[in-house]
Amino acid sequence: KSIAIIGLGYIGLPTAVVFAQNGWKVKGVDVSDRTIEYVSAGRLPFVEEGLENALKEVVDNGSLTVSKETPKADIYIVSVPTPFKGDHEADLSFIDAATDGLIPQLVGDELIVLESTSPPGATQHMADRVMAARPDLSIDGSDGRPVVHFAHAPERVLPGRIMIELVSNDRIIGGLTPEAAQMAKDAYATFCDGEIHLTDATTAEMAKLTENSFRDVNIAFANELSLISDELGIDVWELIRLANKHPRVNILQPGPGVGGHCIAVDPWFIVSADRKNSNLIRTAREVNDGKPNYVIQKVATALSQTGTNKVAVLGLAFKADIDDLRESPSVSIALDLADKPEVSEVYAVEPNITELPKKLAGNDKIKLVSLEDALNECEVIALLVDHAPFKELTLGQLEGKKLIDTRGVVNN
Ligand code: SAJ
Repeated sequence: KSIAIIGLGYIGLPTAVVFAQNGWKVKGVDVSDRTIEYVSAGRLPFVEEGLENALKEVVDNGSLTVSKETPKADIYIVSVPTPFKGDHEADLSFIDAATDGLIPQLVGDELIVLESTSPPGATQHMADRVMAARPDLSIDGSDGRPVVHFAHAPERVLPGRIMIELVSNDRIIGGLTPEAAQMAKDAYATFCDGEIHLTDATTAEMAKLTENSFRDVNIAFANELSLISDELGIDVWELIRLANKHPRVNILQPGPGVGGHCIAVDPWFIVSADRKNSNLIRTAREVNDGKPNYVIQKVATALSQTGTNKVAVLGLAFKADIDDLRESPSVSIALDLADKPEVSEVYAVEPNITELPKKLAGNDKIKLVSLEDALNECEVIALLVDHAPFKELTLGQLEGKKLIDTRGVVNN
């Protein structure tokens, strides 16, 4: 049987590779020429531990092929982006375009799986679009028309551990019909060692959003405690460490804000689905989104206290020990600091990259430097990411510096 995977990004490509490793004929589809060029040559268009060799193998043995057009297949998996539009509403235009691409190929008996993180109702929306274009087909076999099955199978893998978690995590699969959910389960079970739990499509959509909102709300709690602790003159890291000694308390860590492509996005899909009842989820988003500005204020105060105008920014990635700078609070902090007239230079240290991305490189106040140079040049140091090399910083190296340690790395 064959699978077409539409959208070969951080989730679609690893998923295509594991299906191909497990006996499926996989056809990858992407709109980007660069992605097609890279993948067809067995090259990875982004960094992910353990994926490069696996990709090469399945491309070389012909079990994964790629094209720009959607070919015929028994199963279609849609894993395209769902960005924002307007006031944090989900923009379903990529899902719609992927759907339109597969509609002409349908003859009946296919399974269509939506993998993209989506607002509640998106799987039904997709099915409605297919049915509107193809009145000869049905979702449940009514009137004897051929059936097309629809399911949602959200992804929960952690960037950096995708190849492990794809196989080992439990999955939730929701169908528009129980039969659709079962068909999707049978397909994913060919590589997934975790348990696969079946439900309806809307519950599956909400489950994914709920998991990331849970984390966002808990990080917001830690971030709020960090503001309160500053106000009270106590150490938030010690506070959390001690509170976590309670057997039923497990507070997460404060930071300079929440980055990444999921946790800072998904809660808004719940908020826009029910604005009236989502006060806590919305407030958590606001607390976390307010944190970068708070850090910037602290840096500004430190600069004026030291009478200096150069600041070292340690870490640009959205979390520790990765090279992913997209949606990173540290990047927005570096850019906003560079915009301040009282700042003459921002010395950025990011051990996981060799050159600054365009957004930062275009600003001549921002320089990518070594840790050593940053420490030599600046009296004010903002530690924004808990990368391994920063954990080795000693108090001696920081003597005489004003340190804004947003991750509690030094002395903890
Ligand atoms: N962060 C904190 N304090 C913490 C933990 C995290 O400030 O105690 C920050 C990180 O620095 C980072 C952001 O939160 O900026 C998000 O990092 P993360 O490691 O919590 O999550 P992601 O975005 O890498 O991956 C999440 C995961 N979801 C959950 O843990 C519930 C992953 O399993 C999902 O598959 C992924 O989102 C996704 O694709 O939805």
